[in-house]
Amino acid sequence: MTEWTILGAGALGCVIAGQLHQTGERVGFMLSERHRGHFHPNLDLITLSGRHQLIQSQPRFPEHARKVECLLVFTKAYHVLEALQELQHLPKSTPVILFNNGMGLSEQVKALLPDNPLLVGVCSHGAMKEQDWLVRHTGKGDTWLGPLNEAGKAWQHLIKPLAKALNHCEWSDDIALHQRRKLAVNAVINPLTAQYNISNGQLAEPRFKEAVEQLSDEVYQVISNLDASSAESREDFRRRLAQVIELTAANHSSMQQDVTHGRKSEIDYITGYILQHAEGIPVPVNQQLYDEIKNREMHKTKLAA
Ligand code: KPL
Repeated sequence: MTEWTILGAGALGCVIAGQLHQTGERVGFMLSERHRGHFHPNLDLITLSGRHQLIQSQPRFPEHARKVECLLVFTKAYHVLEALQELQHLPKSTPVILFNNGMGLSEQVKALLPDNPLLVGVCSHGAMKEQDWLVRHTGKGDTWLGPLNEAGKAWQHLIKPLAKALNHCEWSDDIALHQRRKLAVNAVINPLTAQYNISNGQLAEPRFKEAVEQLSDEVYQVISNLDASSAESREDFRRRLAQVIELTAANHSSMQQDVTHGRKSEIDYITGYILQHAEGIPVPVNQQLYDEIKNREMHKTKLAA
């Protein structure tokens, strides 16, 4: 049985670790240098039914990378490259699955790990970090897995244990399509909830109707322009967006959590990606939200310095 090593003990990484553990899979956490010397309690996962599930796992550090059998990367998008660079002893045969939010890292990861089987995971489970090592599973979702390079194509069998643990996991040869669809939802929910400091569900209130509509129209146009042949209709996108807002109504988006806690956000990989790929499509609402959130990040960094 493959051992799954989770890189990035954030909310979603911990929830997936807990779900895998629950179905008898072996799971470990790879910690980065900045966690060395800290105390590591067991992971306490609050399941959907409100039960506490304790997960014991020996923390691993970069020098243990040569033993990693399958690496699941849940690190924040802006830490992915740095965290992978630390794993110099990672065997070239180890599959690496990128689950990070946003887009724009694929080419750099391919250049960094040219021999490893590379895959992308797109997962819509809801997760919330209550404190370090205490994480709540807030909603069931879907998971898609697909190859990022030729070697990744041989790892389709990983969907079986993932489907058992996560309720759903399917293979897609066009995983970029699923990435784009998730990015489109994140590009509406995340910056708006961060800017107005609200839960996902509050976006359904009439006072945010106009902002949601304007932003989703801009995002829809940019995303469908990236690959017109696989684009969903505007109505389907709106329906899907409304469904995610409803299903994650009690959640605070990852960007809202990052911004309110004064952490760096993934705005560059979400809204930044939309701005970079606008190709002449007017995106004033995206630009405004991008500028405001970057401004707040810079201000926080200055205060912390
Ligand atoms: O993926 C998410 C995030 O917070 O990053 C959503 C789907 C918006 C759920 O909160």
